[in-house]
Amino acid sequence: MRASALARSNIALVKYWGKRDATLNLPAAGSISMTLDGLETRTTVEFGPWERDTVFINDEALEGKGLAKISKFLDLVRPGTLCADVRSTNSFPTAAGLASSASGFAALALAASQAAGLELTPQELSVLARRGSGSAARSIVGGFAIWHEGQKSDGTDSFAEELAPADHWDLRCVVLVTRKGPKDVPSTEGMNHTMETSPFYAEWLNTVRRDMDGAKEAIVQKDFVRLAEVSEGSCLAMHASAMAARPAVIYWNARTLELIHEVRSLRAQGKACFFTIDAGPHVKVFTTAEDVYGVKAYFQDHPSVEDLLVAKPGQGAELL
Ligand code: 2P0
Repeated sequence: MRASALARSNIALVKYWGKRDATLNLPAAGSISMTLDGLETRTTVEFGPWERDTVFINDEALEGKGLAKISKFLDLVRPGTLCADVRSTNSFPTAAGLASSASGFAALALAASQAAGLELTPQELSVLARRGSGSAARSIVGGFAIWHEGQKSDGTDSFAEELAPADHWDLRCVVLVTRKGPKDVPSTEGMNHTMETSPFYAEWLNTVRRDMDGAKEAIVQKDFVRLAEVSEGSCLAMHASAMAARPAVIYWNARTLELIHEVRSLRAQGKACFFTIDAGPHVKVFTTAEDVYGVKAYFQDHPSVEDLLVAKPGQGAELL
């Protein structure tokens, strides 16, 4: 009744922004991501005859809404009326502004299902992780992951699978932290609000359907220039749809925009690089193994960068 698992964070190259079913976390369209080595969550789950679930994240007890969300998720696998003791740690600094919900729910899905004695297939595991957080469906998979939109109303065909393994393409993701500080609009809230009020939401969805094919081909063929074009386009279309929501959802700060221009100018100087931005102000720069030192050196002491992390493609979720 006890198991431990490890899962890694991921960054989307074609973004997920909007749900067709909020209860099942069914996405309005597919998405594509790279799993990140070194940005890990390790989680141990034990079920026992206790009165309530207890959850510790980085040694801090979770209460209120956060705890209720985990308990509701555990209900999907809980044996009978047993309660769970959950201990989870993140290897990456929370101040880095990297989403921990993807690695967190992927590790929790694997550890909890195993502790409950369930033997899930990788697809079932991805479906389960998705129920915790949409992007967690992709962290079950290593390397380059494609999360299928799916058609069924029960969500059984909306899972992520491997498009290419971690060793297929030695890309690097350089995370530029622009500021430590107040929380952004949570992505669940930001995407729901965009979907409900943005006049550009329908057009955003059209870009995803086109970009899925482009990114898939670019990854399979290791075509960096094409991936840069598709991925920056997907990121900017997602943010444009959010900015057009009423009231606007603006995740960028002045440094975000400055770093976008820096990446474009580095690229014009011949470095292989492109940017992507999620539901926060930080800029993630994808580059190649050849150019990563140059990119890192350029941004290391940049006045708009508070912290910098570099990640390679990582493996999928694993039992410990
Ligand atoms: C992504 N993001 O594709 C997009 C781009 C943020 C911006 O997936 O509501 O935390 O739990 O399904 O997974 C963040 O969304 O949202 C996310 P829920 P989640 O990476």
